[in-house]
Amino acid sequence: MEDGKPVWAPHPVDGFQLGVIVDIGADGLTIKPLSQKGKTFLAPMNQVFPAEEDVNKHMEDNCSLMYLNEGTLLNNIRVRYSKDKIYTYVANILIAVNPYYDIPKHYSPETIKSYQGRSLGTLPPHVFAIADKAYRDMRVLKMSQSIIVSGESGAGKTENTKFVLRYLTTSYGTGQDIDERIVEANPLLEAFGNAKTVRNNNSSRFGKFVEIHFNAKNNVVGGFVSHYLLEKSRICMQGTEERNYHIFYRLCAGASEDIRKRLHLDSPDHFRHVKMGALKDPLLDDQADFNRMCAAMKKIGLDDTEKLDLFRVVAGVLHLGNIDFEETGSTSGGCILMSQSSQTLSYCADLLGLDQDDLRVSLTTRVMLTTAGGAKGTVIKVPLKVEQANSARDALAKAVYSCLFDHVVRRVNQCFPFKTSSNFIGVLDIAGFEYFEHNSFEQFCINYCNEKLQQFFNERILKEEQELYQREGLGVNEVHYVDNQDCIDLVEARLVGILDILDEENRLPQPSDQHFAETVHSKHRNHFRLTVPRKSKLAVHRNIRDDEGFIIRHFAGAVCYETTQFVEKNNDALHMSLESLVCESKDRFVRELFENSNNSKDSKQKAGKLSFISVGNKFKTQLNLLLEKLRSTGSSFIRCVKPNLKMVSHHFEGAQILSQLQCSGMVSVLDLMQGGFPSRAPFHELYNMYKQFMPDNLTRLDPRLFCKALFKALGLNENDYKFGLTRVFFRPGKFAEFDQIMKSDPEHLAELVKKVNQWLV
Ligand code: AOV
Ligand code: MG
Repeated sequence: MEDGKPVWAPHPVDGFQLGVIVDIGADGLTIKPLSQKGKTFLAPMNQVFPAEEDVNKHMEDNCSLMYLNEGTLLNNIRVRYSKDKIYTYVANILIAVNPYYDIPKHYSPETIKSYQGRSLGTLPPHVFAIADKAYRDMRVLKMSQSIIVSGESGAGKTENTKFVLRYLTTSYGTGQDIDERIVEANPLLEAFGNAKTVRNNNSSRFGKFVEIHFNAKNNVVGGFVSHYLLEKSRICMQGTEERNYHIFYRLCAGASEDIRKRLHLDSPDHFRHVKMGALKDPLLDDQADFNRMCAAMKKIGLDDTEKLDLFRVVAGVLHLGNIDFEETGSTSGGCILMSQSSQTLSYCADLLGLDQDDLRVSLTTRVMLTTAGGAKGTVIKVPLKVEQANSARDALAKAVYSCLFDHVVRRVNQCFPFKTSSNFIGVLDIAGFEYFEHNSFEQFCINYCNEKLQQFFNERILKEEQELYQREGLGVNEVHYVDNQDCIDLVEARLVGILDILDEENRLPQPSDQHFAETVHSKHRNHFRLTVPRKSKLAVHRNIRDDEGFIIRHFAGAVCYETTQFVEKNNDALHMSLESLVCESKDRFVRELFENSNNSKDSKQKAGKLSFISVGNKFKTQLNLLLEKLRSTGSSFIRCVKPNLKMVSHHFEGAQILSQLQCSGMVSVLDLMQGGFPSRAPFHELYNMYKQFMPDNLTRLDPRLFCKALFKALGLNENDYKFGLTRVFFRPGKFAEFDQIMKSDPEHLAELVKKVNQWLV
């Protein structure tokens, strides 16, 4: 950074502001903002970056900028966003800013057509370009591909995923049912797996990997959806401004009179499991959405019986939630159903095919096997307190609903079956790194997942960069990045990893969240990635005791996890009497939901008496399979960015966006490029750019020689650039210097031309 040149210095709201350095001191740089109003301020040396000369200029590929840093990246995205150019590349990675409005024709059939068969970079950056690249790579390399879409809640992952699916099926389908079904499966998945949250009115509460399969002729033959971690807590509990899964409200709003009667439906405010949150959202039309969902169900081939099966179970869950208990007042301390609840009980039992009395007993007592008195395996019934009965009821609701969701995904998969497939393109739509004021087991799992994906991202980007250098014969192999394997080990290592420690806790006769937190700390006393909340410098974490949580230093920042409920949330097992109740339902559909659920009988049997099925370890297994799959494919990355918290169009909150870019690893990509040769220009481009300044004898040379001659004549430092086979690579910022010399005053240029001529002779 030179005197008087503009720099990007940190700004609390905009992320960065333009300024000039007026003093360099021991404790940082003194910056004078270029805006009229700003006062001089002090900024840490490592947070001030050189700015481009023209800050209103923008580039389709951020790597073509002169300076690659957080400041120029944020500015490039900002300038482009203001012109409705929401997509930007950083090399092959696509950054997608959510526009929060429908940009005219942005995804039209004509636009789809225009991207077909065009290589990346020939047209403006677009999600369609990434989809087409994946397709062409699959065809040319005969290798399956994956597209990893990430970003925080509301950033546009699901929308972009749908654009990819639509693009591929319209462009490379056979025009048969299958194409439409792959697209139309989404409304059904979203009805059961999405909900309104404070961050997104249509927030996916599960992760998914959608594969589109292709035959040997590279035409679409089918699809397959895998799903991860449906958020179960939402089924019984929602924040005041949030809602339960869409389906509950849609069914209440849209069902026909006949269905309403059969399912004893009422408006949502009659049901405990939906009324604690917001009942309506002005932006959501539940009735219209119901109709849209039914149309989608029809298109993917669900008949009326199947539809009613789904609705019946949803209604069963609604009624189940309305069952209330009261103390018996007897010395045994148990509880009974409140008298008003008997009608509800009968509706619920009826809808789920259960015996009323069995349901009542299973909710108010717990069957236990005892070894007391040496009589191994004696069954005793323990009466439950009101609180315990409430949680039994909620556990049953969660189990029924999540089995129903598993069924929906299974059913969707039957809609686009395929016998054989040559290759697939998979799209991963899974929540990005999360840190809230309070972070629980869900954030722990999702951040663990993001550590794994980040490692994969690093591996791939690093490898690609190295391969490019090799292909171009640069003879450098010095691309570095920080590996996060230690953080992954901390979570998933056998026995000592946090997931295994948690499972161990779950298996204790009296598991406790406190004991779990203590064990985590005692097993990892001086781990670089793990800290005790009390010693944390962060004020918000100081009120949490060490036995109430831990802090993990993730690649994207430190997160404090509060361990209350970890034990409970890690257990997928229903207590025994409820489990056998539903497994013996008279309703075949309900029975099969449980028989086929993801928790195989095998794991249930293994769980045995302790009735523990580990959520964390199931996720770990799924995740490792997913990564194995990703590693066997070629990959592309889409980083989605949420422009503001208000969810409105044309509003760019810089600081907030900057933090997303940091969390998604984009800033470390720039660092990585910064250490290598990030600016690259094909010979012919340089030739076309500068030939007007050069004498004829030089322009007659082929572009490569032209560049060689020019560089020699300029006497550029050979450490600053390298000649590859097809292009010149520059060290960071060096292209800027080169360009400046070339465009400097005529006198200087004449001098230069003389030198070039001398060199040529
Ligand atoms: P997410 O998948 O990343 O959040 P969505 O894809 O659901 O976010 O996007 C949120 C909302 O932003 C959508 O409902 C649209 O209204 C709008 N939106 C996103 N992308 C576009 C686009 N390209 N054009 C127009 N509108 C868009 V979450 O699932 O919450 O993590 O769990
Ligand atoms: Mg989503």
